[in-house]
Amino acid sequence: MLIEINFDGIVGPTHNYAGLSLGNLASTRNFGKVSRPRDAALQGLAKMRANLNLGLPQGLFVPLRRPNEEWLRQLGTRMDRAGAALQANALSASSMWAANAATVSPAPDTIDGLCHLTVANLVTMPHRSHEWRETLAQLRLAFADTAHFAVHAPVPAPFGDEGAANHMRLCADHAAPGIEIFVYGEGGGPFPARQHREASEAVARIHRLHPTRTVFARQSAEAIAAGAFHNDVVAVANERVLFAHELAFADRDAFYETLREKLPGVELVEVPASAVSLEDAIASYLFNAQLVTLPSGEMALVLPGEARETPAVWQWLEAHVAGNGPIRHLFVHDLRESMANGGGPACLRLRVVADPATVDPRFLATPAKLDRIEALVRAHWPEQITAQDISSPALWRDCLAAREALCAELELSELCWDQAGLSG
Ligand code: SUG
Repeated sequence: MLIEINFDGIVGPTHNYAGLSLGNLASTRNFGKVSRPRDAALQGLAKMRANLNLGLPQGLFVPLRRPNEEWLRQLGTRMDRAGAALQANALSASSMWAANAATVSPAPDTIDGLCHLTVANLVTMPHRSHEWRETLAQLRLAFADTAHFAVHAPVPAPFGDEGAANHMRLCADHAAPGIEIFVYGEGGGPFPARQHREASEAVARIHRLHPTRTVFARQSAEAIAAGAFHNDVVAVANERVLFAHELAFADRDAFYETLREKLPGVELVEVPASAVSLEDAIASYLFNAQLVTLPSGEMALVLPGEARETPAVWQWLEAHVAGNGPIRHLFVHDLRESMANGGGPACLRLRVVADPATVDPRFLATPAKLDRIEALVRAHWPEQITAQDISSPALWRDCLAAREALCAELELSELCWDQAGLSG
């Protein structure tokens, strides 16, 4: 049976605040602060556990190997010789934001009946541009069953692709054919537009989508300028519901009209700027919630604590739930460590509609497996990382060893590497 599985990126041991993401206001604001990798990973695991307890299938991805010495080697250097900026770029734990791992088109949407995944190239940001090789290797393991999945290498540079963070799907239910929406940005503002239309169009072709059920929509320049570096910071879709800020899309009226035409029964839940400003929406990550369908059939939002702490946002949500809107429940989680780098509940997960029996079980979560991961994180993840620690060979070594221990615990020997080559 085809169901939605949320694969969360386990937060890696190198999680830190090096301020690497221009246009991501949280990343810039928290530059230089002391990070808490252990807490970060435990916060993410707690969200996974809570979703599992709600009856939602849960998957996981392991952090990538960091520092990425192979990338530095390609740049003609190594960790102990690189400058501080390259060191930070090689060390980033940014693969935790699994929404940027790939774009996923479930089998009911594609002409060949396969579930297609294209790994995102993430070329706009240096620290993210070297994620794709290891992500590809991991997705090819998790979705190795070629009778059901096709996993593609990224579209080539210079066309920037940021994966599912700029992709939405509307459908009667997850197993039914859907409308796939690709949201791209255009340059010209103070911050880079990370998703290029050419990349979205390429992904739609590679995934063999029906052109009549594929929509390309432009993200509003205002949203990018306000810090919505990905569309999933201002909009989220689930089944027949699109939940979006009034200022999310460039040509909103035409876009909504197209959706009504293509999916009669679509429910557009729009939050007006007069109720919640773009600034409050972005600071609270209201739209970076996971919009999920519970086993009861009711929809719920899985939100970060910041949404409850932002009065206009919480008032809007409470009024919606008290009224007759499609969102019936709110679940709030403390994801402060990831949030401080601009990653909310929805950034931390990649949605895949599939039969769990066709997925490599090592990537599926159970309460017992989450217990084991939690114990390992408590034993091996650094408690904190300061700006100075980024240049510490001892930290690099400890982080590599911590990740190796996790891969061994999950019996993912294919993702382990020999540590002998670490310099410094
Ligand atoms: O790409 N932050 C990530 C956050 C990604 C959020 N994902 C989604 N919205 N789906 C980014 O900007 C900060 C890293 C640093 O500064 O070290 C960072 O990469």
